[in-house]
Amino acid sequence: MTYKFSPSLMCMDLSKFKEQVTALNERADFYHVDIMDGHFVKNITLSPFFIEQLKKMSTLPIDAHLMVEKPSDFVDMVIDAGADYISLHAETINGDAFRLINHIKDKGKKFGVVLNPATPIESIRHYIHHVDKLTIMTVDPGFAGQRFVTEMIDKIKEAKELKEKNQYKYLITIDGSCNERTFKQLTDAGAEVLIVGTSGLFNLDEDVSKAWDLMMETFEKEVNNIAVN
Ligand code: S6P
Ligand code: MG
Repeated sequence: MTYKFSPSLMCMDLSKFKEQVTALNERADFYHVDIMDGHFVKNITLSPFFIEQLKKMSTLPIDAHLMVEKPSDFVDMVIDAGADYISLHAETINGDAFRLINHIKDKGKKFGVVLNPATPIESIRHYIHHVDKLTIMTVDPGFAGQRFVTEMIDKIKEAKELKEKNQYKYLITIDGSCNERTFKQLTDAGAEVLIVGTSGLFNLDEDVSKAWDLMMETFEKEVNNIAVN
């Protein structure tokens, strides 16, 4: 099994934007861009403008994680800025889920759905077959550096079982506290894409290339039982 890594850029050092993006372009599989409106969660981080700047420097797929009360206000903005995956919170799209899915697909983009820790998979049952990327939050959304919600391991297993049983296409993606303490449990449960932020990547070293090597070293040791010298 090859796992994919998606750095969460709200955790990067913005004073080293060019240097960090150049290094990550060679290493990462996706970029994860958190966009908040200060209402759905009490924080504000990155933006469509940020995606636009990133797009100028990278060809990696960009996943826009919209933590906003009204996704329909922002979907076109992030698409026009260059996002490839549009990940919306299930808690915010009950009134217009199918309209949004059709719109995103008509624009040639991938549809992602994100579940808060307290939101069950059952809540997306009627459109789960349209989902390209299923992100399971393993912290409550809004902030970096929070404690891992261990109850989510069962939800990841459920997502994997459902995927296998029904041949769903979604990538099982994990957001929140993906790091050396959790890599093994997450991948054992069925995680396929790991969003790495402060604890998994950026806090490991000021030089993001070194941080990446350190992260991969622990990952190989924990997950694949391979010691890297
Ligand atoms: C949280 C956000 C996440 C964080 C990530 C940070 O609202 O959606 O993408 O950026 O969880 O990583 P860490 O290791 O600090 O939890
Ligand atoms: Mg996120």
